[in-house]
Amino acid sequence: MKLTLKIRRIKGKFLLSFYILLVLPHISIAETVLFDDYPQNGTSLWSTSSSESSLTQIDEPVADGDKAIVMSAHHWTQSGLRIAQVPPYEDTILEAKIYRKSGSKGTLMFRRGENSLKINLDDSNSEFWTINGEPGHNDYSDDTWHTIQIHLKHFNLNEGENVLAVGIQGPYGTGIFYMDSVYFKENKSIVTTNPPAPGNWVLTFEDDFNQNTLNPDKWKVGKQYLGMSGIAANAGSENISVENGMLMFKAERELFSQGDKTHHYKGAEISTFGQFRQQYGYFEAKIKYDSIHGTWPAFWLLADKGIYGSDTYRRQALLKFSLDDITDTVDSALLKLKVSKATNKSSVAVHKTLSSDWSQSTVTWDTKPKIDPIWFTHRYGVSSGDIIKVDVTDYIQKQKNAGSDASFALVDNYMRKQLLEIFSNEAKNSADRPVLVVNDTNIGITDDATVRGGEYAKENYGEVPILLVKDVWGDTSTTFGRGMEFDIMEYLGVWGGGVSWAALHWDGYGSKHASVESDKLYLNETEDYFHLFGMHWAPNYVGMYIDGEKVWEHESERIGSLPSYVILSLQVGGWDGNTRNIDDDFVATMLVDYVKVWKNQE
Ligand SMILES: [Ca+2]
Ligand SMILES: [Ca+2]
Ligand SMILES: [Ca+2]
Repeated sequence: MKLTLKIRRIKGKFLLSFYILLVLPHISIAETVLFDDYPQNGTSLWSTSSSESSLTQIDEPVADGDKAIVMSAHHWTQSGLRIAQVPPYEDTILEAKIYRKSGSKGTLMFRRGENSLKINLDDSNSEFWTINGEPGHNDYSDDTWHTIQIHLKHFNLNEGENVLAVGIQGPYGTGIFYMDSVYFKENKSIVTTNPPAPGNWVLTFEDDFNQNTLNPDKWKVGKQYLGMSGIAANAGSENISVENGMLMFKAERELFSQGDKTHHYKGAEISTFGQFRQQYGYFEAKIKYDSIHGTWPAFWLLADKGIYGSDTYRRQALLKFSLDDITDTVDSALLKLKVSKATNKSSVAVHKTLSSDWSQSTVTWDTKPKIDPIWFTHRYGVSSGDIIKVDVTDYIQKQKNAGSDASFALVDNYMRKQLLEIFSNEAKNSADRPVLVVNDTNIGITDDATVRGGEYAKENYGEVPILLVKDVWGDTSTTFGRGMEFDIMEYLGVWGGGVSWAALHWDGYGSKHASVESDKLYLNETEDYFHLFGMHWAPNYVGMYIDGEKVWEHESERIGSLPSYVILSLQVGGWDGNTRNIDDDFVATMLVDYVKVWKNQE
């Protein structure tokens, strides 16, 4: 890690602050460039049987810089980058960015040694190569860039044996791929396949964040109540995204109003609350976080008694708009909903659904489409007659381009137990009805419905003048009794780089609060700045691990025994001075490559 010292002048004072620069590609990492915008270090473009396969450089698409390689291969001929070099490091990764043109088939491959042995990259050797950090597979999306890494050591390259080429083998027909940013890199990343703690481990939860959005069967955004500590609002879609096999959190300085509260920072939090909880086991996440004063990333667990309230009182609403009549490019899109009735404790989050394949005349709780956990907006404290306005421009552009309808869900994520009523498409006064304003033109709603849980889960409420949103309050999350807060990783930017912290809290957060804490845990340098944070939780025992090494443990009869759920959060502030003197242009991120949980099968 590189330490730089900066002197900044804020509000007339000189402040001395340390910055750890975490995102510095290609600095102090052992690597050899093979292709960026042109073949380097003795490499050249390569193809077999030139009448059938071809190879050129192009301007579009490129992953980086100005040029990429275009590889065309036909009927099992091959093309790619000729390398003809012995890997320079003992443990070398051959890395490349790959883009498959839609409609193309063909196989990623490399050739090695004097005999030019061809190795196809497919399911049969998926543990030895990765795509976007996940075990190798050919089920990746077309027309977008992916990073592949080939762990050469695992392919048994002999000492002094070269890598001849990397590229594609054509299908029956013609395949067109693009390749860019090809490197030899020294492998310093941490790979574990099983918990480093003793046990007979069986995987019970895994998310590699390999989809385009957060998996609604695994996560919800925010806890069951709006109680996140710190000074940032949980800002939903503006601060959480999933791409390239990574979950990304962003914290930043920006005014954000929620109910009667105005926050000066935005952050985000997700949890497996209501989806996954477990008593004992090994909990692990691979995480990279910025070291910037003010940031407060965390990977932690809270106990859940499992009492969520009756499903019968749970209500959600669905709304759908047809985008067929929009002829122009979508420049702006605003969803407007009029509140019919609310209390000052009502809560509603506006989400998109993952499918728009439902109709108001048939939809029920049991058949409703899956809801994207990452909301557009979350409101509480609205009043009767208020208009809830939601900017949904990006989503409407995407749906329009895909030829799909737009579909939304209204949910009380926080179990506020208060009914919120919104005028529906069947409202008597047409001016009260939901509307989507695209480029200043109103688009009428085609379908809307309330769905209800429990004993009403098979009933349809499509023809109703009012849409209802309500969730029930369960007495469930607690650190009293046998509950505990397990902080596997938390970090305050004020500490400087290369540090983590572990802690256990119990008996609430008031006068009975008790805790044990690890003090600062220093991280070893890794090439990609990711670290593995793990916790071994057993009866009366907790052991914390970083990068496979046990760094702290605590034995006590008071160790929690209630099933607990997983939380990932990026907050701003925290104790120990981290809330003071935050840069005006503060932006911090936390990247999560995966979360895994195992259970010990005794
Ligand atoms: Ca390039
Ligand atoms: Ca309706
Ligand atoms: Ca991943």
